[in-house]
Formats: sequence, structure tokens, C-alpha cells
Amino acid sequence: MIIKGVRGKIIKDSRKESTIEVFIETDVGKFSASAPNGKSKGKHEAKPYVKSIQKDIESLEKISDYFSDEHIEKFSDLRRIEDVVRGHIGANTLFALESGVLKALSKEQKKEIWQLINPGAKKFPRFVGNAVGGGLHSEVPKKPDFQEFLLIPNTNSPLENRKINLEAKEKLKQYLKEKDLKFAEKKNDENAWVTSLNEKEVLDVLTRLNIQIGIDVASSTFYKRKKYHYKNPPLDRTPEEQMMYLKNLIKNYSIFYIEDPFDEEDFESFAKLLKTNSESLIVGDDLTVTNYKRLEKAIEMNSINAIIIKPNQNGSLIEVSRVIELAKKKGIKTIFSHRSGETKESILADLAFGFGADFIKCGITGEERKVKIDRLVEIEKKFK
Ligand code: 2PG
Ligand code: MG
Repeated sequence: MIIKGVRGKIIKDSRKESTIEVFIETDVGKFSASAPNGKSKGKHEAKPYVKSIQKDIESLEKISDYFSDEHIEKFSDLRRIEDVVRGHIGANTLFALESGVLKALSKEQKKEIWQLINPGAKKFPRFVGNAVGGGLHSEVPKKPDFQEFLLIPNTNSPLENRKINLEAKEKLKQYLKEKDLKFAEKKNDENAWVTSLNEKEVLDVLTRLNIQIGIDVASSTFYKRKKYHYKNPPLDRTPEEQMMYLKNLIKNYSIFYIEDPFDEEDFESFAKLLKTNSESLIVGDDLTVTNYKRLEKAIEMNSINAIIIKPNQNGSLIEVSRVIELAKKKGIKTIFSHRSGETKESILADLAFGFGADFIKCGITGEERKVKIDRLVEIEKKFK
């Protein structure tokens, strides 16, 4: 497959913020793909754009002619694209570009995108669905300090996963109405329920559902000057107090999945928590930012037993595949994840399935989340 030209365009994500869509013209047709946008970003994530979206678009157009020298035949040939663009574009632009290239390749070779990664893929990821939200993703004055309350049905069937989470989210609406007098049926950035309850109260509500529970503490967003600053209710916790608090929550609510329980630099506290709570998933997101070196450090220090994979935290899909390979080799579970600002791009589902992810975190409702869930259901149908 030969790329004849490339260009970019600014589009709006689900939060109405600007992101990039990349268009490529090839000898087998025209394709496009877009990248999502994070809000509670890790400090060590790759930069989404070198200087700005507009500047990345201009750079893409300047190097557009250089792609035609490269014959792209398989997933690993993306390396050649990366050689051409190195230093010229940021992670979001690169991810959108490589996604477009995979779409073209899939058309040329009459294969599904996931087949380009692993033609023998057969394991479906379990869903991690954001049902109730707080933190940076919910713009109301009173809310839980934790960013996400997640439902993780215990099934590998996307069809069943989708059904269970949709029904659970409807039930939650009722339960929240009963418990939260301020509940207004509003949804946040990721289409999760907005509530004025605090995290303990939300967890009380969630336990009524009988589904495994996860939380994304996103704790770097409220860690300053060596303390975690809670607002609901107001209380500052030292890292030791944070440890005690989380251990109690894990025990009292049988929490199965805990993402970013400590600040993004605190590999040690992650390790202490994992030591006593290895039956739960201790998940790195801002800690590891889909970065090979940071995963190596987390492995060396025994900080995590699960890692969030967000392709646009890194940009390079070749690097993403190295990160996954290392995680798998070390028995670390992988969770492919959307961003809080999403687009109607469904490629995350193909990547998660192709790479044999253990979980996929892509919300429960909202058009931008639904396309990814539905794509997994579609892949599942082909196996029946
Ligand atoms: C997270 C993500 C997605 P953001 O923290 O896990 O849920 O949020 O995209 O804002 O970084
Ligand atoms: Mg996170």
C-alpha cells in the first residue's frame, strides 16, 4: 500500500474541545481517523502536538510527499511512518495518522484491523465501565473526589458486558435518586452520572448492584505539597493516611480495581499497597503513561499488577506494542482505555482485541463510547 498524501483538520471532541482528524490518500482509497483528548493527563505523557494542533497540521502537509517512498504491508511497517515523522508531529497527530494507515491496510488486505495485529486473536477483554464520576471530569461544586466509579462485569462476552452495564447504569439512576437529594440526572465528561455524594456514599450505592467494582482515584489531580486534598468532606491526607484510607475502602467494599491510588511519582506507595492487596488490581495510568521506561520502573519496584494502555499517551503504535509485550511477559494485566474527551473513532476496540487486552475501559453510554463497545460486539458476532 502506498500513501499518496496526508492532511489534517481540527475537529471537536465530546467535550467540545479541539482535537485532530487525519486524512490519508492511498492507492486503495481515502481514509481518516481521529485522536481523543485527555483532561486528567499524566505529567509524563508524550506531548499531543509539537507546538499546537495547527502547527502539527502544517508540518504534516510539509512532509506529505515523503510517505510515497514507503511500501506499507504490515503492522510493523508503521515503524517506517514513524521514521518519516519523527520530531515533526506530536502524539495525538501520530496516533491519528497510524490509525488511518491501519484502516487503509485493512482495506487493501481485506482483513479486519485486529487481524493485522494478530490474525489468531480470540480473547475478548472484560469491560470497565465508568458509571458515576467526580474529580476533574465533573464540573459541579460538590462531587466525589475520586474521578471514576467503574463497573466490571465478570464475563468475556462483549454482548453480555454491554447489557449488564447498561442495565446497571439505569438502576444506578434510581439508587442515586433515592440517596442524593441533589441528583439531577446529569452526566459528566464521560457520560457517567454526576452526584453530590462523596466516595463512600457512592460505593455504598454501587454495592447494591452485585457487580465487581473499580475506582480511578486519579490522585495526582488532588495531590499537592505532600498531601491529598479531599473536598467532600474537606480533609487533607498524608500518603500514609491515604494508604490506610484506601486499604479500608478496598476491604469494606471489596474493591477489585484501583487505578492511580497515589501520586504519579510515588512508585513506592503503589508497591506497598500491592504487597498487601495483590488480589485486587493495582493499576498504573498517570504513573506509567503507556511508556516503556516507566513500566520498566514499575516492574522493578513491584508497583503495579495492571496497566492502562492509552495509545495517545505515547503516540507510536510500535511503542505501544512494546509496552504490551513487556506487560504480558511480566504477568501485568492490560487495560486499553479511552480518554475523557472522545471522538466517534472505534479503532480502540480493534487494538484492544488484536493485542489481547484483559480489559477495555471505554465508558457505558454516549455516542463516542458506544461505537467502541458496539465494535467489540460486532467482532464477537463473527466468532459465533
Ligand atoms: C483517566 C482518563 C480516562 P483523561 O484518567 O483514566 O478515563 O481520563 O482522559 O482525562 O486522562
Ligand atoms: Mg486514569
